[in-house]
Amino acid sequence: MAKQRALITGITGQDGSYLAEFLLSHGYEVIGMVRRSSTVNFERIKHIQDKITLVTGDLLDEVSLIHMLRDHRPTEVYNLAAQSFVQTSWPQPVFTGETTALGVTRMLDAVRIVDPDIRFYQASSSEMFGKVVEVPQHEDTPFYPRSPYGVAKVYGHWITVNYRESYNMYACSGILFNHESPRRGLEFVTRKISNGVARIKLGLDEELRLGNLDARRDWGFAGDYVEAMWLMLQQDQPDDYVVSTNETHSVREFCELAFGNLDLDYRDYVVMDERFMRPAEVDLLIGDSTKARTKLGWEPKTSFPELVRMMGDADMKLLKEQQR
Ligand code: NAP
Ligand code: F7E
Repeated sequence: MAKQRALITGITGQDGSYLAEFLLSHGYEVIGMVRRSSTVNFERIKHIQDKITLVTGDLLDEVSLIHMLRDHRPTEVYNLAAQSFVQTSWPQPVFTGETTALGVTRMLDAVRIVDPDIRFYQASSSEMFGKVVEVPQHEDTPFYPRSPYGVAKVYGHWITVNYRESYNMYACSGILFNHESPRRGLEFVTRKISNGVARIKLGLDEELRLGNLDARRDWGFAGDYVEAMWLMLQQDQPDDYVVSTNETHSVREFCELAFGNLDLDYRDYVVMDERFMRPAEVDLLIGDSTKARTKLGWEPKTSFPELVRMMGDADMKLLKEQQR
């Protein structure tokens, strides 16, 4: 059988790096799309850089996507690139829409033009459920997005479904709940906490400023979730799947565990700061991933306490190395 060739947009991001590792371990040839920037940001993929091919392209430029597909002829495309930080989507709603919403159409259309047999994965999000109308949330739960990011992801989801139905393309939307790791960006709350706790323990900071501690999320480990992306593209028929742990925890619980792991009490260090509150909040997310578990045979392997421990240990190690 010919070697499978996958193209990953967003390969420099958290999920892109784990997916690239996963696909390499399954014998794939991996092409990663990177956008031009004045300084390189290959931190998350530097350990596999000699095993992958990086090509320049941008979700804002459809011509670049068409050329990339023509030149490299992947059998699968994983569209992970996005403006993915919810908080930034309020001050930058148009950019978020261009990238996170219309970017999906550009990628789908490039696939349709170059080779409609390419299998396509779209990185959809539990943020689409927003102000939830049902608990827990599954594939048929109606969407009620609460941010320009959430609205853009709803567009990305439906344009994926539409290209599947209009052009008979193998296009899947993976509705993934929050997934974290030591590679998570420092602005997201879990990494902000794991990094903040380690800094406090090492005497580098005296406090950690956070927003809404009562928000609840269904948090899993990114390394577990990329397997579900791949499984979605290995089925007989394309479909949409929720991927989640089916557990929910508050930001406060995350703090309790992360500080507790280092024998600290979060109440002595966490300071509420209005700057990190959102104009419209998503209060509660909890998934029901029964469909992914039964049809794909997928299940998460990392528990919530294991995830908090893994992130805390990694940040402590990183900071100690930087201090040497
Ligand atoms: P991330 O770490 O923020 O990575 C985003 C990636 O997109 C980066 O590689 C970034 O490149 C790239 N990118 C942004 N704008 C681009 C553009 N115009 N053209 C080309 N590339 C562009 O995000 P992540 O956490 O890995 O998430 C991956 C995807 O899953 C995103 O679509 C996100 O919205 C979605 N998602 C994430 C979660 C989660 O909990 N992590 C849950 C559900 C859905 P640079 O490195 O150059 O900035
Ligand atoms: O916020 C609260 C905040 O920024 C989680 C993205 O990957 O997952 C992610 O979006 C919660 C929110 O992630 C701070 O108000 C409190 O309720 O870590 P976050 P997110 O917004 O859930 C979804 C599924 C995606 O698709 C996105 O791409 O934590 N919170 N205090 C805070 N959040 C941040 N960032 N910073 C704080 O200080």
